[in-house]
Amino acid sequence: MARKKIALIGAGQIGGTLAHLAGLKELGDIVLFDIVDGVPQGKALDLAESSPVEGFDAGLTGASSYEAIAGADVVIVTAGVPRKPGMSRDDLLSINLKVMEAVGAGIKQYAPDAFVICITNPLDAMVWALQKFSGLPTNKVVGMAGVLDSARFRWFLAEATGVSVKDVHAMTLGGHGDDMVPLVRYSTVGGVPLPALIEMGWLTQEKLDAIVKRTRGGGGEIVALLKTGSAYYAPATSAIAMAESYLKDQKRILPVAAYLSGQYGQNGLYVGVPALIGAGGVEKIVEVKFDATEQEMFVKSVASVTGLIDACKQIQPAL
Ligand code: TXD
Repeated sequence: MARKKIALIGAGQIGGTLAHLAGLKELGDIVLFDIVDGVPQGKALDLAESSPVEGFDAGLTGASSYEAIAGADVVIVTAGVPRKPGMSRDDLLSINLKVMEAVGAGIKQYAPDAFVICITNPLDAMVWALQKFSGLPTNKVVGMAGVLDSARFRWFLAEATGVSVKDVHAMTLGGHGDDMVPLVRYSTVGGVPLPALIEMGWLTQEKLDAIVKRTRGGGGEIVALLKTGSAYYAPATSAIAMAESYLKDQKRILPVAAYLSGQYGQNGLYVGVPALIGAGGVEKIVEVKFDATEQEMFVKSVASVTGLIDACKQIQPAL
């Protein structure tokens, strides 16, 4: 069987980590693409030189031309600029929207059959725009945020309870912003839902509230520590889990930004929901039942995403 091909658009912090993980896991041959000449080539060569020591077989190349992504099975997009001091959310939106336009055209021309995972912020709007610009089917274009937000939630819970991360599961839905929706009732430690865990005295309500708050601010916490950039190890690992589920038809149910066409009462937008990822891309969207509070949080989060999409449409009326 020929090796799969994984194209990484953006060879920055997350792009480089994605390449490293994809190599270590032997997911396929890897192409790193970036507009900054030399960086994708340099990172690809550096990683290739690590392969004899680690003992993984994967082609690693760097490129500054879209031809190099031809026939990719998976494309992961991190291209864009981060928010800098003095830059408004709309400034960032308009710059990264232009980046999505270029990336979407490249994917449309060279990798129309790929499963595309967008990571660029503001995530829920950028994945929506990327799907439009690329013209790929909506079930083949997804955004990564929920796996990361849930992983943060899981880690904080594991740390608080002293239980292995393997036995802690959590679900964080909605948009990738401060009003994301960590679902306490659907999150478990050793299979026990969090409200029952409080009754058992393993966790206090105060501690859980603090963990939910910390999860919501998880991205900002890392930015404040790093000062010069945002998180990249956990974001890259999260996107690789999504890519692996597609490439190996694992049919994992993961919280991803997926296109909604009626599910959760929403139409024509991308937002974080549990989705089954297999060889067909997003094969199913799981519609969990919300209680009144969860519904309210979800609707608020969707409103933020709609606001971002409206801003995109104002910048680019063709969308
Ligand atoms: O949960 C999530 N979705 C996220 C999102 C979690 C963490 C970070 N998140 C966002 O991912 C972050 O706000 C950024 O928008 C992306 C990528 O983060 P990263 O830390 O990798 O950013 P870098 O290091 O700045 O890398 C971006 C690269 C850089 O090398 C640029 O030269 C390149 O993108 N770039 C481009 N590549 C190709 N084509 C175009 N047009 C382009 N413009 C910039």
